Amino acid sequence: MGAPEAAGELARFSVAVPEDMLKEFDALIARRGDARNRSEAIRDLMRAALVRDRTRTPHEEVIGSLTMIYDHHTGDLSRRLGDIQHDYTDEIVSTMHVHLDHHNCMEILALKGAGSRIYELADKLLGMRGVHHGELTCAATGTSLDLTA
Ligand code: NI
Repeated sequence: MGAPEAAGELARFSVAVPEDMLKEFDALIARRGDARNRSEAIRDLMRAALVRDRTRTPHEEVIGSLTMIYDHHTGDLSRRLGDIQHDYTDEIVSTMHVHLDHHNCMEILALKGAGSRIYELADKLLGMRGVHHGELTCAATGTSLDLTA
């Protein structure tokens, strides 16, 4: 038997963010008006990310969509995003590219395949510098999606 789990010590770290983003974030916290502070709000975001990560099912077949928004002027980002996708042709069912404005592109990928491959692809794409916004929405194709039932 291991020792009882100790209450987590608080760790401090500093984060660099654009000033505008911080102002907006503080305004968002203030709007919620429940005496929460920045640290608490960031802890909430971290918890949500960790919970989402735990719902991954790498050993099952999954379907999902991945949305990302990026500035295509960022280095050779467009080419690198394309290169990665060409390694996952079995999993990428379809893609849609929307030129949002002079800088920004939105790309939506429909995905289907082994969870491990889908998550690997999403991590690679969403982890690239210059991808401003990205989200993978995914579900295991279990009995709940068995349309023949
Ligand atoms: Ni574009």
